[in-house]
Amino acid sequence: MMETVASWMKESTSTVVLTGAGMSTESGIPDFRSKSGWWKSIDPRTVASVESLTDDYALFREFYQLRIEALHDIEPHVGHRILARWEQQGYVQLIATQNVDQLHQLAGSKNVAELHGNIVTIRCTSCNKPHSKEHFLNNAVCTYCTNHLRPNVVLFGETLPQDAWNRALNAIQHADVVLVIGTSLEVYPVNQLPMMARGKLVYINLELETHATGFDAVLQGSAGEILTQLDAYL
Ligand code: BV8
Repeated sequence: MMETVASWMKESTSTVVLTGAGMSTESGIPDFRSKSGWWKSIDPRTVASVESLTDDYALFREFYQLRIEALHDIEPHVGHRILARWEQQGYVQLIATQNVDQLHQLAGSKNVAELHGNIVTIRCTSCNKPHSKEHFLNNAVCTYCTNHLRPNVVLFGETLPQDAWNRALNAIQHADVVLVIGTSLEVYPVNQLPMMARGKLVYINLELETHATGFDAVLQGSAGEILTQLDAYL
């Protein structure tokens, strides 16, 4: 099956990659729904929803401070670097990611659509003015209107960035191959994207998730390993 997927990629004029938190676990960042995932210890509605911003800003801020500080010594892994090289070699046209850690960009990928935003850039919750990460980590308030600061992440209950969504949807609808890597496909509306694919749909994941149906190929294993093996056939 590995060789077949590689042949689809070689014949493809447009290949799109959709990634989730499973793409970052080999870099040391916990995912959300695996046994060691974030949501096993914290209820996302209390820290990652639009309500948590107003209901308990201190808890919200603490959760994101933790997540941002955890990124300090995190590096992209071999899988991120292979995807970046495939973009340079013309095998990949776009990476649409649910991840908020910017590891794809750090590995050198240029064409990345951040469907759930990121936690490394900060804005004011009221006037939207940009602020530094340090400002947020020091629990400072907006320098313009003194309201709370927040990361540019898409919280539960918030709409996705229109531009990123449109780029990802359009690319997936026209792609010859879509590689879906490291996601449980639990979160709406990103979990609707694979079924919009017209081309060959490939699922690369550690666990076979119930939502992962209708794929032309399923490669079970870790992202780093599977991408390394695929790369050997290109
Ligand atoms: C919206 C920010 C509308 C936080 C995130 C009831 C039913 C259905 C839907 C809903 C519902 N109630 C509410 C909703 C909508 C809601 C939703 O989908 N909820 C779900 C959870 C029930 N969605 C929303 O609110 C979205 N907005 O719908 O807006 C709207 C319309 C008009 C006006 C206003 C609003 C917003 C969704 C975005 C939420 N933000 N992140 C943060 O990250 O800090 S979601 C969060 O989940 C992360 O972004 C994460 O990326 C995303 C998806 O998770 P995955 O990436 O898939 O990660 P997960 O752990 O689940 O899976 C990892 C997989 O990788 C596993 O299968 C594992 O086996 C595998 N893996 C692990 N390691 C490896 C690996 N695979 C390979 N190699 C490895 N090494």
